Amino acid sequence: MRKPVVLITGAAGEIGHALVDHLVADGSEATITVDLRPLEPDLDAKVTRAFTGSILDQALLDAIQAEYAVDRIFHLAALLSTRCEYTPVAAHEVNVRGTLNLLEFAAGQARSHGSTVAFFYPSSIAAYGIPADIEAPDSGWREAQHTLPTTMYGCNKLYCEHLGRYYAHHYKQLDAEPQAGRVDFRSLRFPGLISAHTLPSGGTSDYAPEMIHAAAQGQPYECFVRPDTRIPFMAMPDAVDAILAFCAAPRQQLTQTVYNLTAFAPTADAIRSLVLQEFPKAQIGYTVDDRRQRIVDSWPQRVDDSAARSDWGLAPRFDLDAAFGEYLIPTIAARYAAAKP
Ligand code: AKB
Repeated sequence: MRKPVVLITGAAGEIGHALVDHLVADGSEATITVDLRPLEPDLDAKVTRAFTGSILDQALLDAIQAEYAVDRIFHLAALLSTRCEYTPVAAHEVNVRGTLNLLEFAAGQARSHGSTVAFFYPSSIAAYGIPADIEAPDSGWREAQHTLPTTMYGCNKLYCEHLGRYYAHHYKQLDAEPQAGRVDFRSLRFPGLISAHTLPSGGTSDYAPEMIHAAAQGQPYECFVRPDTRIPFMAMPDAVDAILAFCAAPRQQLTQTVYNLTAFAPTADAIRSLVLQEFPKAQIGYTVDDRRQRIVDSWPQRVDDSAARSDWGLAPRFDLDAAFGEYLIPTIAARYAAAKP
């Protein structure tokens, strides 16, 4: 009899690190993970099994398929936007073929244990491609507007939103016994995420967390976007709470498959000012990277997350000031103080 479990890919990453903590604390279901990197020892000790390997390794996925009955998948493994521009084919392999592998895995699990497999997929504001000459409405862009991404990462994310919709509603629709309805695919378009515990790698929204972590360590930092650059952000605890609330919502409550979410949308200079309030000696300058600036400029300054708020009760705890005052600064300062010899 195969063991019922939750599968998290990319568990050693930014979102994964925070999500695993919640899921294992909940304890309601055994958790297995897949990541190219080993989990940190404290997380490794909490999960049922941590597989170190690639979502492109079909033999690994087959072995997991044979041993476990997976009824929930959080597919977080991905290469982020800046890194994808340097290796677009590798980005497609990991971000698209990897996601297709996991969707096939989910469909196979649903067939074998005869019940629905819940599949969470983190999309991104990178799925947008906002023309340079238009202003966002005060309420922000809706999910269906300006989805013309200008990065490989954004193309990957947008296509996988559609791939998930296909697996959920149209998979093998010409079969004698159609498979539709067996994969409950749900996706959130995350803004820039800021964690107190992990640093992102390879993202273009990374200037915010990089600035904070550098100041907390007394290191100088050169922000690679202009001071007036504005995109939506969210504190990592709110991102994890949103994933869990969204995935727990009854299907009939949802009017969409993909939802925007946001918590605050400060300029880079507003973030710098908050960091300097907490770390007055911080040395934070600007060395704009025009290429990365072009990426961020194609992303929305604001998104409309009213559908998430009305359909499944999105309610971030942290606005900008609370994110800094109640979460980021105290947690990061404690983290680096503890690390000092
Ligand atoms: C990135 O910067 O690539 C990600 C994102 C906004 O999806 N953090």
